[in-house]
Amino acid sequence: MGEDKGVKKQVETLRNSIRYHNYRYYVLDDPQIPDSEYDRLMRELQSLEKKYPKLVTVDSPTQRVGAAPLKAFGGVEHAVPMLSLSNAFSEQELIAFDQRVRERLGIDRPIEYTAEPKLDGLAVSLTYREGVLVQGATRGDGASGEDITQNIRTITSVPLRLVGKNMPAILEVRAEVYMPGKAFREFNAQAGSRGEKTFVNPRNAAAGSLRQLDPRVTAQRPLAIFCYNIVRSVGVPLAVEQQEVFTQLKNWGLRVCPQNEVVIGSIGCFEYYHKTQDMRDSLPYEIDGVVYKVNQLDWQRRLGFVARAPRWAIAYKFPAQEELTRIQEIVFQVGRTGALTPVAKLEPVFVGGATISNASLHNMDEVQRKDVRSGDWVFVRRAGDVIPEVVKVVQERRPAGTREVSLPKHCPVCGSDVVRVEGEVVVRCSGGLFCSAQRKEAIKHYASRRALDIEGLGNKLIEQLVECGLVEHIDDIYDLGIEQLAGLERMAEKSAKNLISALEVSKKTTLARFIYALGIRGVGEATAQALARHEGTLERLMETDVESLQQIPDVGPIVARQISIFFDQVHNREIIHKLRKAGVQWPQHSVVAAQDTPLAGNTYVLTGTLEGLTREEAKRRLQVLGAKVSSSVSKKTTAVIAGENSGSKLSKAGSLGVEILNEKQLMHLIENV
Ligand code: I6G
Repeated sequence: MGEDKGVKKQVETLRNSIRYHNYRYYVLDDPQIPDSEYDRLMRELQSLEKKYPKLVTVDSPTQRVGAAPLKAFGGVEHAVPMLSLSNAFSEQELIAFDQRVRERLGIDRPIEYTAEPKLDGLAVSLTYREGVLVQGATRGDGASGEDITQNIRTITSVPLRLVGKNMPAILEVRAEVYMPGKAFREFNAQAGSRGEKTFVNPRNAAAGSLRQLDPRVTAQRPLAIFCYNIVRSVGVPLAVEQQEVFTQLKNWGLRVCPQNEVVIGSIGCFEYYHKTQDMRDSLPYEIDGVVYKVNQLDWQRRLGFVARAPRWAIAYKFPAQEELTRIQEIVFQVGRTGALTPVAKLEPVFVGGATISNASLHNMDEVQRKDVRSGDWVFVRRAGDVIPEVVKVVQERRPAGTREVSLPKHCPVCGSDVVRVEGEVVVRCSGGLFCSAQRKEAIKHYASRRALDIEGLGNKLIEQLVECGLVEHIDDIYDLGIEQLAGLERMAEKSAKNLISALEVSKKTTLARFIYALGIRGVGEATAQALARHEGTLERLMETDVESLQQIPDVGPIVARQISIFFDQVHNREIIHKLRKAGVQWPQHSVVAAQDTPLAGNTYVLTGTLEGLTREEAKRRLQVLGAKVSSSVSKKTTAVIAGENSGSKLSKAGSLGVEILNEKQLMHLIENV
């Protein structure tokens, strides 16, 4: 017994010591001991844990790679949505951002912003409970992502247990996982020499490594992390300034980018931008711009969000890289909705970290404006994940005999007439579901990551399936059998089996994803989420009329009409019916509400004047969390939110015994559910 206690203590001391040295090395970048000494501590801990396996704990520094390979990643509903950032591409856009911020805050002096390099990596969310890492997740569609905990655990700069004092019961942080430039080059050189797959840029390398189902593979990849925000901190008050958040993160052992700074006003932002741009090539990680955030966190709260991006932050992107190449031909691609897009087929060129051979020309107006022709020399641009585009034609190098591009009269795929709807720039193939291109695109969309996320059902395979007649419409994919698939070119029996199980897995989805997957014109992810949240069930959505649809946040008259037209089509209803018969399902209203919309079932009444946000905004934020906002108080009201000068509603709440919240409590509610 005495010996056991002694060993336990020894193990704990060793672990704490290793954690402390990790902190010195990764967070402070100031190691106190040489690598050989660190390795000795690790070996000692490993040998004790081997001798006393009962003492092994999940947060031991030895336990980074343990889990068995997964069949598929599980889903994670984000407790706090993972937003994206708005972009600025010019000084004017940054000045406009700064002006908007100050106008909304009513401040006419320069204000403080935090400035940080924008890493070209993958955004993740980490959750610690009682100091122990319990979850790592990808951004996904912002509302839900993939559970990549086992892979995150393999990243040595991610602490499995936090250090320091005054730790929150739950801490959720946002971070960027990346592959350092040198490690990326070495990894590619080695993979190339073994004849294995190489990555086109560090971002793809980070993303590809985190999407491995076998954590042992991820563990071989030289990944690193920088944390940049705290979105949940239960039990410890949130910081007052963004800058303080960096200190909190560091004090708990989380690695923060050392180039973060506080700057003042747009002038300070520009100085930081140029300084960072000058440093860009010597930084040990790839960046594609800088991020500015309003430093005062209560000002961030007052500014709130627009669509899926905070109003208080912006990414100021470095200019996209451009290269010169030649257009081999201009073709027309037919999209999911029949839109014909002119595309330039290029002599392959390496730009912005990837080789490109196609560039979008967007529409005929653009082709004419830029006067792009087959055979032209052009500058092409690629920025991050944005579709490559033709920037301009080098007129001096135009070969003789080129001709202006003309719009085809017939669809290049199915031969149907091409039509231009009045008032629209785009032209469309009128073939509808007769057109195999439109059917292929609809299936690609359905299977895509943000829709039903069918692993293994890639674009090439979908094209093959439609071309050989095995699949005509979306629902046909669920009738595919192993023999049919295994008979296809380049499809082994194992891949066929994997695809069948991925199809099975895909049947369990969410209502929002399913609505998005249907590919209704104008219904992106945010709108699909709003529709799911508001209507609760597909049946209700299908019966909702155009006027009622317009009451839903995010839905304007045009989209409302598209939704209504979509569900009026017998053919679409049939496909939905067949998909559901095949087993496609999602949690019914109450379950969705519990996870996605923590305030579902609650009704609030807003009264009086709020200081930090408008009543309209407060209403929207409550609705986004699933609450109803009513204009009259009754016994069913969950709470009345009372600002300054509240009148009769406040007294009615008092007489009915309804809870009354002030603005501070409202903000606490919105931010902590
Ligand atoms: O500071 C940040 C760095 C990178 C971010 C961020 C980011 O996305 C990759 N995204 C958001 C939404 C915020 N800050 C607020």
